[in-house]
Amino acid sequence: QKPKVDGPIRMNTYDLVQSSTEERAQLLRRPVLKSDEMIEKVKPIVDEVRKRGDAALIDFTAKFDRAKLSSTVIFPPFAQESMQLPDNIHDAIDVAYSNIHKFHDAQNNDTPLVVETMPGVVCSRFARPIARVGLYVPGGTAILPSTALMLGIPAQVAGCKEIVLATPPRPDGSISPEVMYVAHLVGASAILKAGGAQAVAAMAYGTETVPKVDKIFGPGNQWVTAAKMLVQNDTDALVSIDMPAGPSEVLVIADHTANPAFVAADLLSQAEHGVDSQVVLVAVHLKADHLAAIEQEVEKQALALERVDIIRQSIPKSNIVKVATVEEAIAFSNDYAPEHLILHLEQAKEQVERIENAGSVFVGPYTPESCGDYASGTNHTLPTNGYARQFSGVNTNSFQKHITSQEITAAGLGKLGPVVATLADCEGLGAHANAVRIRLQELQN
Ligand code: HSO
Ligand code: ZN
Repeated sequence: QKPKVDGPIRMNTYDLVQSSTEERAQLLRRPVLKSDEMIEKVKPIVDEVRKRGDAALIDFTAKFDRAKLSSTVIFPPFAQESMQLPDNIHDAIDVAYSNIHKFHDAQNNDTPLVVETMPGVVCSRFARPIARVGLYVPGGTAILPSTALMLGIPAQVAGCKEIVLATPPRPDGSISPEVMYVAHLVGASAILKAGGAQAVAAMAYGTETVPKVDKIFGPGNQWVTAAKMLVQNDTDALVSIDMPAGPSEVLVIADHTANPAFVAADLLSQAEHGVDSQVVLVAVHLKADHLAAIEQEVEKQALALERVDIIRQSIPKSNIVKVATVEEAIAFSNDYAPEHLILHLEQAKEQVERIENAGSVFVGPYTPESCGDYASGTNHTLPTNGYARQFSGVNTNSFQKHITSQEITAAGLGKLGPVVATLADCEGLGAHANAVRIRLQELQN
């Protein structure tokens, strides 16, 4: 149920020191994502696009985005008028592009790895781009040219040949000039004017005009996420996805040195994303008046924000967790595995080596998450829902696959062959053993 329109904007406070194991587990939990139910709901949409192609896309876009389209795809060169921007926005996008490009280009280790494991046995590994990729840029309550940068730049750096950018059109059928400009910068080969499950289906199977892709990236609402999971499991689609996605999250650790206004601003920058945003403050041995100052700042700053209505729903669902030491704070954070972790600590930098699970870490008072969201260089497409335990954020390698190769000399086979023949015999695979022995015999003659 919705909170009162003018009710207090307050987080819930818990003391970890006094919590039972069960309460601690509860604090680490995320809202349950009903993925099975959602997959059932998106299935008819996905099937329809697969069957009727562009005609279905046009129908769904009229229904869900209230846009009447005559065609669903735009190909480059994109019209100059479609990407006209005020100078300040244009220049800001250029700086962000440059920083993100620098950081992702440095990740592009395209020198092959070569290792001689035994004399005459040379193993190597080299990267190749995934040829065709689909980038989902959400529409909805905010336009997100930053997401277009975060997905498009690593695709461009990796050398993907087909870059399809999908985003829901505005009611007049157009795409925002910000997203159009980014599509141009990253060298998108097609823009699909569609959102939701229908856009995912179109990229997974292809339509008359939408190119089929090999991997689909990007955040989205439950419909988009469910559709990505569905097509990933369909061997006919032969498509993979970046990672499972859930609502965006931040965990802030603050000690006695933390500036209450900075901490509050960081919490709110996550809380404004959506009503289901996950916001956690871990307070390290904070005096009561210090914590109260943070809470007052949250309320004061929230009231001045345009998206206060979203915050009114996300903040009352979010938690303050009181702990006694930095060690406890880091242990809690490692168990929570947040998408974003912000360290408002006296010795923030020294703590980084203790971080085991997080999508991206923001170190010290002058490193707001916003910088990573937009323009410092790191990627903002990060694992949520605790998946930071086993997933990395999107990076240049996400757009590549690695191929291994080997070359063995006659002398190398002389050494390695008997080992392989023995192992093949032990598995009862005679043909495998023969492939080695036939050669060893030839070498003896
Ligand atoms: N914090 C979001 C990314 C974003 N923020 C886009 C602003 N625009 C999820 O990492
Ligand atoms: Zn953000």
